[in-house]
Amino acid sequence: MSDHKVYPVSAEWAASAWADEAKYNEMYAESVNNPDKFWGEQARATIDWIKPFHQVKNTSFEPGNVSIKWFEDGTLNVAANCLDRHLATRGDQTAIIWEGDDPSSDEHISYRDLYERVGKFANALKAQGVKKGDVATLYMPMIPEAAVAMLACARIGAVHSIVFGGFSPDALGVRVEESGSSIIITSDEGRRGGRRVPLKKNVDAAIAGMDNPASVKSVVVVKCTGGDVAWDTDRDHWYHELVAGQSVDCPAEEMGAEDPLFILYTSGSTGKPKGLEHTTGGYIVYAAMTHKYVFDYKDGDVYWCTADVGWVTGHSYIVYGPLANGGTTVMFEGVPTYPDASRFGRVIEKHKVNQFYTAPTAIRALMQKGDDVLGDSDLSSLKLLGSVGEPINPEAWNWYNDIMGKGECPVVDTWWQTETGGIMIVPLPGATAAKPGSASRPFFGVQPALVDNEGNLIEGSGDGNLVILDGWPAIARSCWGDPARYEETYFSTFKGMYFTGDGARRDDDGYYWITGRVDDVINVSGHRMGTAEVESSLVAHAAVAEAAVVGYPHAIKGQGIYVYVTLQAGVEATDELRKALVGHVRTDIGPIASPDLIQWAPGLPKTRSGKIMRRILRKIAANEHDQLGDTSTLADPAVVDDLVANRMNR
Ligand code: 6R9
Repeated sequence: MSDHKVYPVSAEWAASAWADEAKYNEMYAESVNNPDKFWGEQARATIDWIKPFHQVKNTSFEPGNVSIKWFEDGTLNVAANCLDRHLATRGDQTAIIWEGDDPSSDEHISYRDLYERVGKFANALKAQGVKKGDVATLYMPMIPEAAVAMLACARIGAVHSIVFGGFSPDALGVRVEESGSSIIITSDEGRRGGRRVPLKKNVDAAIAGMDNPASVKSVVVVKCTGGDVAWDTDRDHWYHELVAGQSVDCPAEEMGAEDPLFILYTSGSTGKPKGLEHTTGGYIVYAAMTHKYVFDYKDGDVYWCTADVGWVTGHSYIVYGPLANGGTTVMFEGVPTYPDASRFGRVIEKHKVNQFYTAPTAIRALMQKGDDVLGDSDLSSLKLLGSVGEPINPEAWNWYNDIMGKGECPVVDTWWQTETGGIMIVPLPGATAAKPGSASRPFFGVQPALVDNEGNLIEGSGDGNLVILDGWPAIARSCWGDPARYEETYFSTFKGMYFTGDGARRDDDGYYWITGRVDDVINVSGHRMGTAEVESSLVAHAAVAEAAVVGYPHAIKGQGIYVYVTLQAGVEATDELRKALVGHVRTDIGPIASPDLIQWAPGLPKTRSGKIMRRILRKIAANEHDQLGDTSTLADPAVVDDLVANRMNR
C-alpha cells in the first residue's frame, strides 16, 4: 500500500517533541532488549515510590504459568502521585477544567483544591467502612466528583469499578454482584445533551434486581441536578453531607505495586462481561509515560480527552495519566452535538485546548455536517489531535487533519484496549511519519507480531491476528475473581502470546494497520459489544426463539448492530414487535446496544453440528452476498437464499 499518502514529521516537531525518530529508535531498542534497565529508569523518573523496587519485570505468558508482575517489591500510592507531589510546585495550577453539559457552566479546580476534595471524600469513605482491598462501584456522570471518587479510592487502597452511566440497571446490577462491591457512588441524575439521566433511580432498580440486595450496604449520592429521588434512609447518603466536617488530611495508603487499583468490565466473545484487573505500579508508570510521549504533553498545556470515565480511555487519559504528569485535563460532561455541532470547537476555543483526543465516530458525525460545522471557533490553540476506539478511515483522518488541525497538527491514531491499560501502537508526533488509517508503530516495550490461524509468526508484510509477544507494565493482571478465564481468553489461542482479538496488516515499512476484531466482538461508535450479550438479551424475550447478531458497516458508528431473529411459532412478525425488541435490548443492556436493523429469519444458517455460521450472516448484512464463500457445510443451504432475499435495507 505504498500509494498511501505519508505525512512526514515536521522539522519543528522533530526538534521540540519529547522524542524524535532517533530517540524513539534508541529508546525502543533499549525497552525491548533491556527492559529491566529501561523500565527501571522510567519508573523511577516518572513516579514517586514510597519503598523503592529492586525487581523490575517478572512476567510469563506461558500457558499454565501466566504470571505478570512489575516493580513487585516497590510500594507507592497513585493518588499521592497524582496530587500530593504536585502541591509544592503547582498547588494553584488548574488540575481539572470541568466543562458542563450546559455551555455556561464550567469550573477550574486547582491541584490544591482537588487534593482537599479527595482527602475529605477519602475520609468519608473510611467512615462508611470502606477499607483497603474493598471494591467500590462508581456509576456517575462526567462531573468532578467522578475523578474525586476515583482518586479517593486510590488514596485509601479501595479498588474502583466504574460502570458507564449509559448502562441499564440490569447491566449495573450484574457488575456490582460480580465485583462483590458493597458500596455504590452515584448522583441523583446526570446531564447529557440537555436531557437528564436517572442514575439514582437506575441504582435503586439495579439493587432491587440483585439476588442479594442487602449486599449493597451504602449508596453515596452526589446532588447534581437536584432532581427528585427515592431514599432509603438506612442505605443512602448524600455526598455533601458525608464530606461536610471531614478533615482534608487523609494519609495515602502504602500500596504494593501489584495491589489492584481498579477493575473495569468489558465485553468479550462470551455473554458475561469480564472484569479486567489493573494494578498499581506498572499501570501508573505506563499511563503517565504514554500520556507524556504520545500527546507530547508539556507543562502548561491544556489537554482534552472527550471520553467518559466509564471507559478505559477516561481512566488512563482523563484522570490518571494527565494528573500523574501534573497536567491540566479537561473533563466534559456533555455531547459533541449539544447545543449544536459546533460544541467541540467552542470548548477548544474557550479553554485554549492544546491537545485534543476523540473517537472516529465523533469525527465522522461532525464531518457529515460539513466543513463549517465548528462555526467560527478559534482552533489556533490546537497543537496535536488524537484518535482512539476504532480504526479511523482515511476520509475521517483527512478531515480531522485538514479541518480541525488546519494541516498543522500531528494526528496520533492510538491503538490499545481495556486489557492493555495504555496506548500500544501509535505514531509518536515527533518521531513517526503518519499514514492516514495506520496506528503505525509500537510504543516503548511493546512487541506486536502477526500470526496466522495456526499461530505461525508472519514475517515481513502481511495480514494476520495481532498478538503481543512479551509483557509491558500496564497489561491487565487477571479477570476479577477468575484468573483461569484470563489465561483462557488471552493466552490460550496462541500459546505464549497475548492475543488481542484484533486482526492487522503490516506494510513494507513495518507499520501496523488494524483491520478490526476477528472474534465475536463488535465495535459500535468505539464501544465494545459482545454479540453474545445482545443475543442472550434477545432470546430472553418471550417472542424470540433464536437470535444471531453481527456487525455491519455503518457510516457514522463504524459498525451497526444487525440482528437476525427467529420468532417462536405462532408469533406474528410486525413492526411493533421490532420496536419492542429494540426497546427490550435498550432496557436490558443500555442504549448503546440498540439494534439498528432486525431481520426476521425463518431459519439461521447452521453447520451440521448446529453452529451458527456468522461469517455468512456478516456477509449478508454487509450486502456482500456474492462473496459468501464455502457454504457446503451448511445443514440447509436454502436458509441462505431466504435471508439474502429479505435483507434489511440500510
Ligand atoms: C481504548 C479502547 C478495544 C478495541 C480494540 C480494537 C478497537 C481501539 C483503535 C482500535 C483500530 C484504533 N480499537 N483503538 N482499532 N484503531 N486506534 O478503545 O479500548 O474499549 O477495550 O476497545 O477497540 O478493536 O481491540 P476498548
